[in-house]
Amino acid sequence: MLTVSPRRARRSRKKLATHHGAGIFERMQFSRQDEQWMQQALRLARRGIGQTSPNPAVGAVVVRAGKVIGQGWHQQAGSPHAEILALSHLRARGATLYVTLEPCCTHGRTPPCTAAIIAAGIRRVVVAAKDPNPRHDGRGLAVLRRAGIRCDFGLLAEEATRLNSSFNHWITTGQPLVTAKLALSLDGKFTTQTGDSQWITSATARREAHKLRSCSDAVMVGASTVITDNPRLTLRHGVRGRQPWRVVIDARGRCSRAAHLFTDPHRYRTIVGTTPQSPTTWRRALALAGVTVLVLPAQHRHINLSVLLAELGRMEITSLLVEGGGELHRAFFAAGLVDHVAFFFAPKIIGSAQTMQAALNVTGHWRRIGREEMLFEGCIGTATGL
Ligand code: AOF
Ligand code: ZN
Repeated sequence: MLTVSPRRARRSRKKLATHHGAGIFERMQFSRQDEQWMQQALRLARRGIGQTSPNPAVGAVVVRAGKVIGQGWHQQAGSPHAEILALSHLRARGATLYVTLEPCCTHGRTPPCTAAIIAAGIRRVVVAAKDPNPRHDGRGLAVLRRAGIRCDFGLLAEEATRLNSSFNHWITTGQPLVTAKLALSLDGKFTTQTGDSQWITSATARREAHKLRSCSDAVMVGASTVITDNPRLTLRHGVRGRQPWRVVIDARGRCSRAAHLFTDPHRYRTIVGTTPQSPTTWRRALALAGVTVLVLPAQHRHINLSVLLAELGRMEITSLLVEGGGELHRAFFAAGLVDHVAFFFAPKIIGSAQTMQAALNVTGHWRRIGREEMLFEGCIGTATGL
């Protein structure tokens, strides 16, 4: 059983201070055409999803006299922002800029977009979502308004905000957004008594799970999973994208140094969270192999997960997919550190079966009942192995 801590614990995750200029984010009325251009900017922004971390995915469209004269989307941290690409090689005087995120006004890896927008002679800026980055958060809009540019805020704000849930969480808390991924049988078990958990869901479900991986900056497993399954945590099943960081929690140094995660070509993308209780020789060997070893304070023989999350946040990891096993999930839920869940249900009943082959198969379907609940109805088949 998972023990979920009171909400108070969740709230105690520190929010960094944010600045809100009074009235800056007041919502406006928009025309159908405004909405159409912002939809286009959102479509552009979506092209960057999974590529821009630790930056947000952003899209921009420049419109004059009812025609698109420029467009762009943020492709990668360190490369130009969406507005800069949309405005490049353009005579944009008097035009309107539609952008899915409040334009930035500070020097980061790149110069401020507000300066480029002002220099281009843009007359009106329509913004979907605010930038919760405390360096911006209303300041971008204030700078543009001070320069005499009309700024209209809040068009399709929910869609635009949802697009960057990991970035929004990370930039305000300093910690990655945590998604717990669980593959469960219908009777809510994620393993048989012998720990046989690998093939609980179908090939389609595995592909979906790999898609989740491809949108995460990091994926995490516990030491027991490494010992029993020796996983690779790479992107497979036809899913492509950036290889996420692979994080192993191993307080006492129980994992073999020969595990795939420490020896394969992606070992430079492996992080081990451990404590002073693990053997120094083990830690040193992993570090020599190219693995990032984080020695963290122990809490009742376990790793302090909040400290680990803050450390991952410092490494610019904005999203973390916790893949299990059960012990790790329990620890995350108990500490109130889970933000999102992805539950995959296999049409099987494990009961007290010793192996997955001995689990009962069920043929049936899900039905939504009421607003929140789901009902699964089906016929019991035979166990696969019988
Ligand atoms: C925009 N347009 O396309 C993006 C923005 O280090 P930098 O210079 O890339 O700045 C990163 C910050 O800029 C990031 O934390 C977020 O606040 C904002 N991202 N802003 O106007 C964009 N990607
Ligand atoms: Zn910018």
